Amino acid sequence: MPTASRCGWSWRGYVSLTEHLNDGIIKNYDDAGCKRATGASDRGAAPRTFSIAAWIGVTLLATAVFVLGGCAQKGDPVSVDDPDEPSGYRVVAIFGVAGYGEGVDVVGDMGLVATGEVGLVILDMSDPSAPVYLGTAGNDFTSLKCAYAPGSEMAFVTDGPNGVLAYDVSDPTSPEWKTVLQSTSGQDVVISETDPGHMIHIYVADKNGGFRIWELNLDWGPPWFPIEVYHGYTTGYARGLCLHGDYVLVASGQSGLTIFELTSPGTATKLGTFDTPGNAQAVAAFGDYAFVADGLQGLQILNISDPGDAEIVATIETDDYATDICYLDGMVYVADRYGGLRVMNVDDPLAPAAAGYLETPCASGICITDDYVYVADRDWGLVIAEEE
Ligand SMILES: [Ca+2]
Repeated sequence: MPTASRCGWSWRGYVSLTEHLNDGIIKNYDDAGCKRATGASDRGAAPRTFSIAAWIGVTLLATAVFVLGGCAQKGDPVSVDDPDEPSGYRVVAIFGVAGYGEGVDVVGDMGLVATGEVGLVILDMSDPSAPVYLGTAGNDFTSLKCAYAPGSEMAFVTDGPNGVLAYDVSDPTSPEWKTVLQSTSGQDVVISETDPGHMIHIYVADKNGGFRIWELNLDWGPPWFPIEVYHGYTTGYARGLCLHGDYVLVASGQSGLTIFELTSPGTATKLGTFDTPGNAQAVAAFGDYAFVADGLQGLQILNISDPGDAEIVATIETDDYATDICYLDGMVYVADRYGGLRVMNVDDPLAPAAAGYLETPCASGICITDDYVYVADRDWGLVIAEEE
């Protein structure tokens, strides 16, 4: 079962890990009130040593995001909804993380949160109302998205210019670095356990590096040597991706949706690129339809029944900037930055309808399970919510 998670960029002061351990769950309440987390200025410095490269990366990141207008400029939830209308979703728990909540993946009891400059935080999610901190897997640059491979007990996390880092998390309290999939700028990662415990294929959205597939044979190591088996460029920045049957859909920034066909394990052919009005950040799919988180242009729904000739069939606005997306059972769940969580009913993909929301300060990544919605929020960390 492929897993995926998606997120974006940010810059903010660090939370000390000690504070995090002592005060990991900063809120745990039953209503959907939007109490703010402790302000960044109240937080101490992270007690870990950063490489010079990491500091250069952080400085560049801070500069870039302040220029572009990141969450540091503005933190209060945006709402254009009628306050008398119930949002339909309520917070079950919030887990504050060191760094920023950028991306999330939850599979069974395993919870992974990509936290920007601090790396990958590992949580025990066996009780979603009370997540338990297990460990942190460090990085050098910026972790935006993450994915768990349950059959191999491996975690993968993007790390900017490093590409994608691979950790053995069979002991989640002590994640063990195994290898790195070197690429240009790891943005999103999706895993396919071709033979769990033995062979994993890793699909990477690599910004200006396009779309890449790696093959990791766990029987060949240690040391492991991941092999890049496919590399296809996209016109725009590859920001997010999803596997959909024999196809890989890549959200390609300003150029829209790029569709690749998997011709055999690890090999692909580019079928075409189909522009969307906005800046495609992430994509999910079901049946004949692709659901694109299209930045300021909200949710774009494309008919991909002819994947060589996809076309937009419906659009629905979001409050802010659609940056990550998941599909489950006729609903799509969008991380909408200042717009928080936005839920749309897409049972009829030609007539999508708003179906609920939850205000969070800066929703960046999203993951859905049967019972809970997990939102990686740059301000709050990990938000666990459920339908009311
Ligand atoms: Ca576009």
